[in-house]
Amino acid sequence: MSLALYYYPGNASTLPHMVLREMGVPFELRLVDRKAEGQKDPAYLRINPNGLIPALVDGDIVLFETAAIVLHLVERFPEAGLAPPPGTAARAHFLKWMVHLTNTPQAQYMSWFYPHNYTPDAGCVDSVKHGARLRLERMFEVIEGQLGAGPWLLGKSFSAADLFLFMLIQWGRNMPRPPRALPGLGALAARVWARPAVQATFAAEGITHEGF
Ligand SMILES: N[C@@H](CCC(=O)N[C@@H](CS)C(=O)NCC(=O)O)C(=O)O
Repeated sequence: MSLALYYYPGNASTLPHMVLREMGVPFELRLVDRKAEGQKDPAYLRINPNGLIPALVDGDIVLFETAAIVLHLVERFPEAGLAPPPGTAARAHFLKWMVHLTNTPQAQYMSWFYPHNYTPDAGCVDSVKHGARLRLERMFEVIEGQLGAGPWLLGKSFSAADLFLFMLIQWGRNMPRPPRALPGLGALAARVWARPAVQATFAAEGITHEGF
């Protein structure tokens, strides 16, 4: 079965892109040209009716939602070892982090990056953005406090949740207090950034800025 990932550089698609490269499975990258509003094109809306990036096509399976795509991939290719075995305590924590990262910081970033979508009043945009900043800072402090001895989110085993957390740390690189400024998050991000598959992902997306 062929795999195709619909992506735009630096978007949420970077997570499944990193996962696919870590897994070493063959896949096709299909650019959704956001500059031309390609995510709202009728052909793309048939793949993701939300008009959002990413989407994954896996044979007959067409998926939207970043976290669902990654959860599907780790089940489809368990031998890649990007998630602990089902039924274990480690798997439960993996699921907890995947859901938390998608519905808490990832979701909150939308009001940081697109504050105008969260108020009809142009005069309130700065205040929406400020609120998003404060909430994101608090969220990353909580995650920092949850990091144990490491080196990864789940302890000794690297998982797709580390890639997810890395992407979210990286999204905040231009914030006044970037997540990497927290020592545990900064160290984890540096470890993830050092992985060849991660570097290959950023190179393939043409992202030239320095890391996170
Ligand atoms: N919950 C969705 C959110 C996806 C999302 O918001 N993607 C952004 C890029 S990071 C997007 O496509 N934005 C285009 C738009 O808002 O028109 C997911 O995780 O897949």
